[in-house]
Amino acid sequence: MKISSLKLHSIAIADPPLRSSYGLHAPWALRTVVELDTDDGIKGISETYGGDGPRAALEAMRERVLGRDPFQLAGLYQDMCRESAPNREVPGGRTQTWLVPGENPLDQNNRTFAAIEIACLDILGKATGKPVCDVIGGRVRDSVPFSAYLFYKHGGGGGDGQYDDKYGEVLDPRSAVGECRQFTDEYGFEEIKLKGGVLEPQLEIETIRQLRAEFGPTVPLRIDPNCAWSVDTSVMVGEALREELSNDGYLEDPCPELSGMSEVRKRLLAKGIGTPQASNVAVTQFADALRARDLDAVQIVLSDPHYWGGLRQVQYLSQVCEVLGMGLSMHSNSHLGVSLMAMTHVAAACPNLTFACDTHYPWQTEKDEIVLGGRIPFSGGKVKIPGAPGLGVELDYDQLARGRERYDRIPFRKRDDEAEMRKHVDPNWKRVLPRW
Ligand code: GKR
Ligand code: MG
Repeated sequence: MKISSLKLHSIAIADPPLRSSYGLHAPWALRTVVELDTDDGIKGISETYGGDGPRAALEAMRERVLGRDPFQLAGLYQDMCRESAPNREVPGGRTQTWLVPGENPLDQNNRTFAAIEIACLDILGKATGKPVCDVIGGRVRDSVPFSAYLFYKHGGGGGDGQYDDKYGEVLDPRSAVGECRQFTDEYGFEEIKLKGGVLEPQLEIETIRQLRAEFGPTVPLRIDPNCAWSVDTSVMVGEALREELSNDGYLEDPCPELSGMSEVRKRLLAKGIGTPQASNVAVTQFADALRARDLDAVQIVLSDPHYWGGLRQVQYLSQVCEVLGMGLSMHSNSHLGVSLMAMTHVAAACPNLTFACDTHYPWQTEKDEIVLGGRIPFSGGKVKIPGAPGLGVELDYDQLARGRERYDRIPFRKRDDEAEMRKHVDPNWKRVLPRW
């Protein structure tokens, strides 16, 4: 079997005005949909980062991909990622604090390979009549838990103004609890993640306390300010929330750098507070996991097939974390159903997935979904592995065409949360990490 064609579709999907320490989400999120065809008529699909950069990186690999056997993934990885140097140091350290997660230039080849690998695995599933999770070694769970991924936000549904805003403005603790209630009612999530680094730390502490009061002590809570806090502030928050984050919760990337997180850990432990720390900012490659373990900076690694280099690399990461005594969770960025299914398949095939995965899926809408049959259903906060072979979803070409038209109409080709913040909220806003 040989890969005979590679098609790329750049699309735009409505995204509400969500806030993080990086700034403000633009009205549209960008994605690239990849289609691979084989000479015996099987099609595989995947979804990855959008805009000009990721597309050009995929284009640049076209000749290495065409003519390959989709079963020979180790060789393809070697070929596409050989220039990546997983142990290379970069000035200022390896942390990608200054970047939006998923945009580290060091991970570019892994991101590009991931988009190809996932489409190849979809092909292998269809060729063998098996769901992808069973092609990559077999599932250890039939459905995968996701967390309610809460964001502070401005009013509005994003896009061209024609998209509903079910949640309204969420810029204080009370409305964040309301947003969470809507999420749990609609999706049944049983773990909660708050994207922090937006309001004064005291208000974010108060938000977590109100979430705890509303949802009770058995629902795990995590807060992720994306490095918005100094070491001192991280320790202060860790202390204030010792109770609320204690039951399978965690502090995610409270401050920049592994050295900072290591210091926070030391100081919290000295106070008898064992709240674990998770990261998708300071740990983005295997070598980082070792350093994180040696410094006791991170106890839970957030995987993400989109930038860790595909589903099999995430399985290796899962194994490495187990050996290092670390937990595993999953990071996300704005995405549609094809990505959700790739995340679900790999999470089903990682034995030591110790926390519900993140997903931005609730922030996107039916109107923009590109999979046939519409939105992927959640039940009890979980996504079930479908019976169909491969990823278990097919493209809706009319919807895909609409996504392409939207992309052609909009003026930007790269996510820039800082610029959006200056345009819509504060003309003088700058990303400052840590801010508090
Ligand atoms: O969507 O604004 C966002 C998030 O902040 C995202 O960019 C991060 O990658 O979800 C993320 C995280 O957990 O750090
Ligand atoms: Mg994070």
